Amino acid sequence: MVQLWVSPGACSLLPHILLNEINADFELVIVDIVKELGFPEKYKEINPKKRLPILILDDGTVITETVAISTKISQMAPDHHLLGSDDLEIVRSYEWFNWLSGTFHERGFGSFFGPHRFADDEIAFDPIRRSSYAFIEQCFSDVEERLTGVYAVGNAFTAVDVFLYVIYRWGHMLRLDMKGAYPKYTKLVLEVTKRAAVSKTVEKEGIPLIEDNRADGADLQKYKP
Ligand SMILES: N[C@@H](CCC(=O)N[C@@H](CS)C(=O)NCC(=O)O)C(=O)O
Repeated sequence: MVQLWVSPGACSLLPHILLNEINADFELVIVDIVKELGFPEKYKEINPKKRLPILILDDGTVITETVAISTKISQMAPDHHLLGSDDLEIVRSYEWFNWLSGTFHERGFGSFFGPHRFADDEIAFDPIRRSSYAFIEQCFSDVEERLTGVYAVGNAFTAVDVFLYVIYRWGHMLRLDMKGAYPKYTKLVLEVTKRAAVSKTVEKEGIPLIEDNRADGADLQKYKP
């Protein structure tokens, strides 16, 4: 049985939903990085990069990185076509994945919530957060502009839609007007949240389906440019 390590509502929500989507038999390990104030040192041997998610296969093989883990889960159930149905769709999925993971997540939310990774001097933290806030809003607009159909890739549901859903939830943490500002994106998210695997997963993680207001959004608004 595979084992998935997650933190509620984090990017690990993507592989967690995908495992439920393919009805996999898996063991869930929850490490709350908010309560733990980051990735606990004691698990550093499992992932020296000190990040979640982590997937451990039944032979002990450790896989890190959301996109690599999602690829593995897709390979576990090829009939679900989680990365698309033909070669070009698979390429499009990775085109989205790279941008969502490396740019939107890491450069946007990663620097907003972890400015200490980008500067040693605390004096730089607020300016980094302000620039990240603007960058995040720009990325949400870019998603809105790029969406042409109900789903992000081709005409059917893929793992990219789930990644987009995970990041859409984070928009609520910044108290952005997600519904009003991004109608096409909202339509996609409403489609994703109809899926049984999604409601089952958020219930297990103990988080709201869409409007995640757990972070102190009122406070975070001060970084709005
Ligand atoms: N590139 C990594 C990034 C993973 C990542 O940043 N995970 C966050 C949660 S969304 C984390 O584990 N943070 C722990 C920490 O900041 O200490 C991936 O895509 O898996």
